[in-house]
Amino acid sequence: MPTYFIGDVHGCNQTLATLLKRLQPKAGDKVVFLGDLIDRGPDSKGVVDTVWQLQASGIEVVCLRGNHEQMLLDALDDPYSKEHWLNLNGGQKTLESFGVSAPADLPEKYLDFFRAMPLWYETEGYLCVHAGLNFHRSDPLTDEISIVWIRRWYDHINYEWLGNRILLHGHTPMPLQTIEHQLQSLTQQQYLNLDNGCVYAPTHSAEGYGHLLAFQADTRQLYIQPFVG
Ligand SMILES: [Mn+2]
Repeated sequence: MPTYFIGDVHGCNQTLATLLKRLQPKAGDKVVFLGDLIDRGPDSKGVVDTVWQLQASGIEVVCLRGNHEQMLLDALDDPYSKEHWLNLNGGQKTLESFGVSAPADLPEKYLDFFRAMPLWYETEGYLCVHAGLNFHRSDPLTDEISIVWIRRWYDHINYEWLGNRILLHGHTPMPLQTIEHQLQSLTQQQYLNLDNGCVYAPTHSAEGYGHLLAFQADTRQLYIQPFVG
């Protein structure tokens, strides 16, 4: 029963659908999304619908909360958060994909889905978060803001706390070459970023960005799907 982990999708539903055709997950398999399903890309609603189709076909799906899902939820009650999300973080694209003009008009079924997203998930020796962990805390899992927002934390990893687990995360797009190097060093360094900035393919392909990544737990195979759109 394979487990697949998938990095930041950011509304790239055609790319996700193409990747899933390659992976061909079956009933009983598991797919873990590392957060930021939405924003910036063309079809955030479609991404959630694709996730629900996976669930309906008997696949166990886990969708972690990213800072973009958090911003959407914050935008519901706070005008400042709303402006920040819509104008600076691609929230406008998400509203357009739903055909609505305000966060409060998003269908309740989708809002409930975003509200229910867990911050972290552990399976088969992998600890999954969206952004990373604040290792200045004795228990890094208690810093929930860092879990969805933190950057540049590799130098602070507490390997005693981490044990044999491997940390999987997204949030900070890195060039493919860097990610492949992390994969080669996985046993020693125990972290892997699955965000290659798929949504930035149209502008940043030349710098090594622009793929949606999946990683299989037991085979440690990395699947590299170029942006489709
Ligand atoms: Mn993020």
